[in-house]
Amino acid sequence: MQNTMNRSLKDLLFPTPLHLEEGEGFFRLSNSTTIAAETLFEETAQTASELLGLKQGGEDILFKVQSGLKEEEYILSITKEQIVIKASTAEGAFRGFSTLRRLILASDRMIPAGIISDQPSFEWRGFMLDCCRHFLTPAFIKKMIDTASLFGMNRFHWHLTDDQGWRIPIDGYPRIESVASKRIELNYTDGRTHGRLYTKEEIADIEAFAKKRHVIVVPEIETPGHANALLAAYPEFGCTKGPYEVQDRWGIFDEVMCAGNDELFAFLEEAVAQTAKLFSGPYLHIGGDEAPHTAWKTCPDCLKRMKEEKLTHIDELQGWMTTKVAQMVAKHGKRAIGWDEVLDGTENMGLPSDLIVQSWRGSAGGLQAAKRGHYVIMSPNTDGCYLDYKHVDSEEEMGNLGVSTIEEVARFTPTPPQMDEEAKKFVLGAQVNLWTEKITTSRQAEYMLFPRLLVMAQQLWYPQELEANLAKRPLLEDLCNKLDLVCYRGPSA
Ligand code: TNX
Repeated sequence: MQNTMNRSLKDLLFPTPLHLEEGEGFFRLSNSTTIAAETLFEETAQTASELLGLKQGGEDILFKVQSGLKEEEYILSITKEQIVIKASTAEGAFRGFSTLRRLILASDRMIPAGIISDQPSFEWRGFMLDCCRHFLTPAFIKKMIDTASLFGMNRFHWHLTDDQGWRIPIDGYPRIESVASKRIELNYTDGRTHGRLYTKEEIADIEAFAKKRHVIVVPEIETPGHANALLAAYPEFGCTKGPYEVQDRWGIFDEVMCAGNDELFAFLEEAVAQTAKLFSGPYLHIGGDEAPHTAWKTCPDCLKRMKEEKLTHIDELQGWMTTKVAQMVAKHGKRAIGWDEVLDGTENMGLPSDLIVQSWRGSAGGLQAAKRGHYVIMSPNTDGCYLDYKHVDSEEEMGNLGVSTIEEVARFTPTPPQMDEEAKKFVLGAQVNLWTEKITTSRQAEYMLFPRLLVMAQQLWYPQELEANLAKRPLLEDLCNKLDLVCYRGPSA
């Protein structure tokens, strides 16, 4: 991307904005370029000056209030002399600034003049990192939040508990740290111990870092399945009372939380309360996926619970539990999100109406949830949202289970054609997910995430045709270089 003189805004921008008008000439950014803001945007200007390494004082780059714009909407005007970002909220101002920051990177500081007026198509533009199967460092998590926000994303779903490790401290339950956070490799290698908790300081630091970038962190505490790490620490929370292990194999396990155990619910109350306190965002994910009901069928406590609650089918026990945990979440002023299995077996019982459903087993769960009046986050593993899947179907490629080609991502839309207009109103947006069974380092994680995460950012901001997205691959590779991100550069098909 050397010859910036010939380049237009259109060539340099990804995600492509809603409206764009090319101007005459360039704004040359230098170390003496200054930043200023009207009062409402002082914090945004502070963040901007930190991220660009520029001083505040003069008005070379100016943040101005313009009422009447939507929450995330902005107008970015660039002339030879000045850059003005107009918005009506700090969030809008930050989105406008992010576009400018991408332009500065892409243009090597020679920013073509023009006017961009822009706003996102979808409210939920997310990515998930599984920090359980392999621990991802706070530094890497922050790098991903920064990158995602730079491309207009606004949700970080933090998968914090699973069979292979529990990563969030819960006061009053010391074995969470001494047992549940540590995985001993029994099956695969040399008995090495992996994993640890994130400390409260690290969590607070990540939360503040994300907040500055207008990214909402969505912590996930898995219930009732994917719970071996918890059960290893507290076997009394399981139906058979153990012994259990923090798993070092991948898959779906019959050992789940005991739905008949009141001590478990006391723990969940604590876990939800403490987690809710650590994060400022309005959501808490309660899991719900891949929870076999095998152990429940022969567990006297679970059967007793069914009787007490007048449940007729074992699957309803999960629905009952979803409702109970969602109510705990609501008590702390937050909304619960569950993977699409939370719908299974609940046709005759209903679920809390404000429960958000995340559709991952294709789009069917999303369609069903929307029909039942639940808000929906789409992350179908069938359509490019699973970034743990290989880039292409090759034995040489890194990845797990399936294939998510860049074309699938570039074609993705959160509202598939089979969804009717009424159901579409319930779709908040979508999310890419990075599960880490096969990913042991952050560099490997980057290889799986890029450029697919960036293409998803485009589809959630302003969906484009496949060809338009693929044509921008050289720009994306250039941006990844500049951001020191490992990026898949292989063939498109
Ligand atoms: C299914 S998606 C899972 C994860 C695995 C993933 C692998 C979901 C809610 N559960 O536990 O890591 O497949 O792609």
